Amino acid sequence: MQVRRFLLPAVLLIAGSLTAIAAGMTTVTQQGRKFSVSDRHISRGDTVRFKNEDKFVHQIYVELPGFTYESDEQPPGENIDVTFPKSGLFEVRCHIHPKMLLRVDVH
Ligand SMILES: [Cu+2]
Repeated sequence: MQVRRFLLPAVLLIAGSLTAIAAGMTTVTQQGRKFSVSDRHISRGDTVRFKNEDKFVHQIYVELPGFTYESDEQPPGENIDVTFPKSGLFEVRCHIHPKMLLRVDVH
């Protein structure tokens, strides 16, 4: 009896962690006015974490029919998490540095 009472929360905790793993997280850094990669393949529902490793501000936006995203300014050292809820090819850009481009292929 005593054991069962402690077991249930533990099982729920593990189930919660598995759900978090199922929806993946991948990290892309912004450094030298560039994204660390030019392409990234992810699954629908995954999140890309953008890590600003520059000493100046960046920003993140996606502008496509069906999915748009617009972040606030992203100070040095800060992360922005963007979840991609739909399949497709998405171009991620930065308003401050128009040459920055990351293609995210969501399948
Ligand atoms: Cu930028």
